[in-house]
Amino acid sequence: MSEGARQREGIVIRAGAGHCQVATGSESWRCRVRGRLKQGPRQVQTVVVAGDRVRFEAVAGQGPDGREGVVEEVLPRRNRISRMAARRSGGRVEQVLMANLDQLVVVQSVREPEPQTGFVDRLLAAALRFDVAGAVVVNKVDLCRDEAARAAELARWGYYRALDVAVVPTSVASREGLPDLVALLAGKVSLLLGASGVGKSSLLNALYPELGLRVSGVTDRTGLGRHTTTHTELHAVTGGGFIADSPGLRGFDPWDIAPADIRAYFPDLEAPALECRFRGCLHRDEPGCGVKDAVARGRLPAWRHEAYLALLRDLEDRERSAGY
Ligand SMILES: Nc1nc2c(ncn2[C@@H]2O[C@H](COP(=O)(O)OP(=O)(O)OP(=O)(O)O)[C@@H](O)[C@H]2O)c(=O)[nH]1
Ligand SMILES: [Mg+2]
Ligand SMILES: [Zn+2]
Repeated sequence: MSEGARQREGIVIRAGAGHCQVATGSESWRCRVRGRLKQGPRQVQTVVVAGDRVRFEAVAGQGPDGREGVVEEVLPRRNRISRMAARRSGGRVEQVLMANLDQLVVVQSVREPEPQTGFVDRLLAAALRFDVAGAVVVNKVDLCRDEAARAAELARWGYYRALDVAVVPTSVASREGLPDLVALLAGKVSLLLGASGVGKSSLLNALYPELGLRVSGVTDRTGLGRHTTTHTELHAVTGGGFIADSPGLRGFDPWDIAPADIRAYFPDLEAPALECRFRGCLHRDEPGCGVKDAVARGRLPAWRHEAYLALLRDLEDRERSAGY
């Protein structure tokens, strides 16, 4: 039997248009994706994504980029993280960011860029929607102006611990928190998501200098970031598992969440909602709302309620404009 006829199995490290890089243990293969896999209802950008497990056949001989193969099958996904693709794709199109992950690690920086209100909340809601554990990394703590500012930041982000979300303050500059981040990633398949410039690639370089990932040279003061990383790519981590670096996100429009369902993805609203006068209460304008009452009494942070309302409004606007 020729080597080419044997099917192999591997994990997709990086996916591009029509091809991908597949790892099998210590080997790396550049694979084309069989044409028939790209037919049907699934959009091209979701056929094969980072984290997918695939069966492929080796192509005889060695190409210019090393071992080459053809993906014949994408194995069923355990889970995924998806958002609504950019409008130019037309209509409602799912963009899968990654498949088969253990946790979504949302990265924020305390400054440069400033945290975006509601961004972490919406990503954590999406993680719950897609059955993925959430974690928060608060990077650049060296940029806190003083001890008081630092304490305020840590208290603010520490809130998520009550929701069973790990919160890890870090600094690439002072190396603080890096061992905690190693522990968070060990043995798991994780995806780092966050705005451009928060330091996702810098954190990975600090943990694994041999990666030599490209980072933006000068701190960006516009707050918009430079979008230095252009592909989602998996890297092996010590203790087993993979960590995926990803391009900076401008926003995040979660895929496939009905507006009324987001209540289930804000678990801290659950207990106060028991006090709502109306069963279908959306915790917005309704009288006798237990959630608004909890905010008024200081039992639920106002920013959590606002993050919930902002996501609700966005999803409702989206439904209206799509006309369904
Ligand atoms: N002061 C300080 N600067 C940091 C820290 N981490 C990263 N930076 C700087 O922040 C800038 C952006 O870092 P990147 O690692 O490129 O950010 P990124 O999140 O990968 O950005 P994209 O790839 O565009 O999504 C660089 O200039 C880093 O040197 C930190 O902990 N403290
Ligand atoms: Mg980067
Ligand atoms: Zn209510």
